[in-house]
Amino acid sequence: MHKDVGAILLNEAEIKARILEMGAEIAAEYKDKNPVMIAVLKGSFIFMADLVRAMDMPSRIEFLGVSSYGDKTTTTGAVQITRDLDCDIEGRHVIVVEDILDSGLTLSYLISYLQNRKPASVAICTLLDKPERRKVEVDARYKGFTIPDAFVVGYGLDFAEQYRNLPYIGVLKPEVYA
Ligand code: PRP
Ligand code: 7HP
Repeated sequence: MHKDVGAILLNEAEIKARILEMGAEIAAEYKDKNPVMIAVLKGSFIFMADLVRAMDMPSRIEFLGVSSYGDKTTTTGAVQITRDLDCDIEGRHVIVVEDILDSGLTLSYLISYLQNRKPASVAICTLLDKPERRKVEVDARYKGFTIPDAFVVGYGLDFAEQYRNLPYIGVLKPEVYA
């Protein structure tokens, strides 16, 4: 285990098993819809790669760059788009793929941003949900795990751009960011 991680919350096998279930569930509901899968960068890059390989169906892969945490463990509240989509989503079924739903500010901003482009539907798929931190209501259609109010890293999630490469999800020791 990395020296800055206090405890492993979800190990590789648990993450893998849950993503296989989520991929099968999405494939059952979207198999004839050729959805646009939009990964919200950077945090969701690893989840997206595993999720789409667990979905035995056609889809288009897109990336949206968004940032609001900077080098902090709480949101700045200001959501910035750092990279836009490469395609028109008008009339398309869209699935937004996130690593974590925390305050909800990022996803609530993104949903209005995407709705303005008139997609046929928009659903949220998040690997982690931290409901105790919610500031705005957001409805995620697919959720991997509900987690307690702790700052977690690994499997794409960072603190100050570090730890994204850890293969598990662990709780960052508070002394690292205090
Ligand atoms: C993280 C995460 C989500 C968002 C969730 O992104 O990837 O997009 O925060 O938090 P919220 O529900 O409180 O808005 P971050 O801004 O850290 O950028 P990153 O994905 O590049 O790490
Ligand atoms: C964003 C974020 N990034 C990493 N770890 C967490 O626990 C987080 N919550 N919101």
